[in-house]
Amino acid sequence: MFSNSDRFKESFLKRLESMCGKGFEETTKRDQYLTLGNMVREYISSKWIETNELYRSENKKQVYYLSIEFLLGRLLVQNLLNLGIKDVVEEGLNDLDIDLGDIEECESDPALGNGGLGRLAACFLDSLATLNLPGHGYGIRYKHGLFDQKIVDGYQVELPEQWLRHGNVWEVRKPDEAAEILFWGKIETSYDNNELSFKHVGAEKVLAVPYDMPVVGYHVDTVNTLRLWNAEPAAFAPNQDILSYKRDTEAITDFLYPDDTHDEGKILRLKQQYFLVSSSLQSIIASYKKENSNIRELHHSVAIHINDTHPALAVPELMRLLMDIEGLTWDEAWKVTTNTLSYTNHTILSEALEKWPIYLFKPLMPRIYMIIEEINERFCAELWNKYPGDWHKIEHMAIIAHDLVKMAHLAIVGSNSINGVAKIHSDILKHREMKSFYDIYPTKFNNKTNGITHRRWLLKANPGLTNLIKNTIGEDFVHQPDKLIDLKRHIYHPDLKEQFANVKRKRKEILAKRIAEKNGILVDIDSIFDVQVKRMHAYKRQLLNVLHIIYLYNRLKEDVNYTIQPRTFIFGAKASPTYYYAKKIIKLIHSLADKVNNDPRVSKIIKVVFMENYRVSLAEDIFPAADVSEQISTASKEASGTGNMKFMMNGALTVGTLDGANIEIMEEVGKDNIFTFGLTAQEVLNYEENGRYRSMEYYHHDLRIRQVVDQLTNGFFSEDEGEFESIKDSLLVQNDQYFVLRDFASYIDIQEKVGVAYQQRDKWLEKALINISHSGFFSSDRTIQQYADDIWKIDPMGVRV
Ligand code: DL6
Repeated sequence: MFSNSDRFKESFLKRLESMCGKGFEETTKRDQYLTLGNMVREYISSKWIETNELYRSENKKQVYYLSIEFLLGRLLVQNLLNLGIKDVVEEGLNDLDIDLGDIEECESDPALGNGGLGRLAACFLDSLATLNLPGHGYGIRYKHGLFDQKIVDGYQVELPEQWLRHGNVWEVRKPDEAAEILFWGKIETSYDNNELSFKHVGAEKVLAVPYDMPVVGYHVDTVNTLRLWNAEPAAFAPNQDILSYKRDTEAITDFLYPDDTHDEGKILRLKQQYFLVSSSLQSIIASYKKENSNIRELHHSVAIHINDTHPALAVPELMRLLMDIEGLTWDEAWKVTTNTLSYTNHTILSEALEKWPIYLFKPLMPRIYMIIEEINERFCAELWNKYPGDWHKIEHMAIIAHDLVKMAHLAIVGSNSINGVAKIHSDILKHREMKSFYDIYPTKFNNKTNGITHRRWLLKANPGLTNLIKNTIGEDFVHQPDKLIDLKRHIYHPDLKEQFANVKRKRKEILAKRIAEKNGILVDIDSIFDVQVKRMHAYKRQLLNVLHIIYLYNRLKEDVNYTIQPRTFIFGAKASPTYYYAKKIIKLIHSLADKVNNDPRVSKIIKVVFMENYRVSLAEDIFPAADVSEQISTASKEASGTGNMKFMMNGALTVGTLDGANIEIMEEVGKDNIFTFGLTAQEVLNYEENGRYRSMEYYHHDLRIRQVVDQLTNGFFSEDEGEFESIKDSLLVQNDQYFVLRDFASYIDIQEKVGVAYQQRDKWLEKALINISHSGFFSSDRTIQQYADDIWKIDPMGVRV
């Protein structure tokens, strides 16, 4: 049905009418989206079945990537591209006067993630399938995912996200493969035939029903699987309050990251984590046992990856399944478990390293808690042998301490590999945050610098730039992104520079139109599009960006002769619903936007725009239009960042600290093609250790700083003067934990250089092209190949078509 545009048209019309029961003229865009989606899913299914059969018959090692987030983005156009049928479909639709872009607008973004962690998981799935690697995702089918962000009077309001309202054409429900998950109850221990056995009695049962989604590789036959679990009521126990049981059960898969400021929310998060892990491991073992008889060899056929600490319960759950269900001894089970599991750390922020109170953990998962206690005891005994008498060290490294279960420690002890996500992050893990573990397990630690899939962030998001690159260096980079480096030979060619400038301009026009429609703000296409899009967090320092804009405003007001290259400052970010500070910064950006955009003179030179509800589909419009990429986290705090790579690939220049993958971007493009500033990670860590930083000194000694900080509370903004008091307090009273004032002067300087550099148009275009040509290193294909070779030890199957 996709062999040529006429056949496609014919099948599409037939299917449209039969599915919708209406004549073509009466069908809506949504009808057309659903019809096309179903046709594509059907087309995928034969390849999907073949892939699964191949995996069964070859019976080679496979990897399963467990993640609490998969931030997929829309799938229709990406699937068409990967299947190599986008042109045929687009042509056929055009004949019918239908625009593929309009149809795409009917697809909701599957909101199954929050930020970099989830988007990385989605890029990894795309790379696994494209490299013909047998690798599958396991996650949760949240009914509402992350919230929808609305801005009301400058404040973030969270609305329940509704991505499933019109169904999901890509998923297949597989009730026959459901798994049962047990919570609460107690464990009865008995001793039969010289063997201890454990019976879980009085448990509440929850059914985990899988919904499978195909993961289509680019121009290959491989279609891997993303299995998402939905929580449903299992059998009702007598005397159970059926309504509350149903409500509690379904709540497990209602929302991503339920509010965990109260015990109820913490229990829900723990339930989600165990639900994900138990259902996935049961499913993996069941599929292994179909082709293999010896469970003691599981690790020869299966690698299981723990993406951040959320799925760290895989350690005790795999032990439980191997011992209690499969009958292995502790030592046998431990060998299989540690040889099967690997773990990625994505942050060193202590608040993000999960620790669960025992009083919540133990009653909810009594058998799992018993196993963790045993793992902990054995681990502490090992430490005691190594460091006899050093209680302080043992207490610090224990999995259970101070009535808390430490998930990162559990993951480290139970895995054969622990990796960070950029060189500097892995070094900080090894030499500081997890040094004591590195000392005892030096060979387990390694680095895998993150990557992004150029298939979404270049080929799909920026077809204009893709075509320009193809016309310049041929198509090799499509399959081998490191071939983008060939572009470097052409960067001095005036035609290329002009064409690139045109592509960028067109994308700026598209974004400007969207801003005009959504925000009612008219922005200047010739201004620098200076963009900071990412989660809202103090360490990412959106505040530094804001203070710089206030500073510019002041200068422009004070000195009518002060001229700068016009700039449009664009922000996009969701704040976690309970993160008070982050929500205040959103309000501050809006108040600043009001002030700047309504000033008749200043607004001709600078504008401030906050784009509501930042998500993958919006990001696809933002990255291609950006000139400047703001990557200004406090050095040492951003594990890697991946937005930085997407901007670079689309020809934006980075303004960044020497943090995360920014450092590797600098190594790739050279110091002249990136704007770095601020404290180094070492300097930040030194300050943190020696406690010598005094933000007040910077406030008192730098008039520019004093002025902008005072403006937060002196009536400069139209709000009541207390509105931004807490932000000012964070900078002065709380001694500016993220060194915003310390880096302020250096940031102002570098931003001045950016403005000047942009005016040297030719040079700027060369720098942008150099960034694009070096972005191949940051392909997730490179990252995944490294995981496959060094950690999972898996080989490709299947061939490219
Ligand atoms: O590894 C993906 C992504 C990194 O690029 C970001 O630097 C890092 O912040 C993010 N980590 C998380 C985990 N929690 N926190 N904070 O989302 O992972």
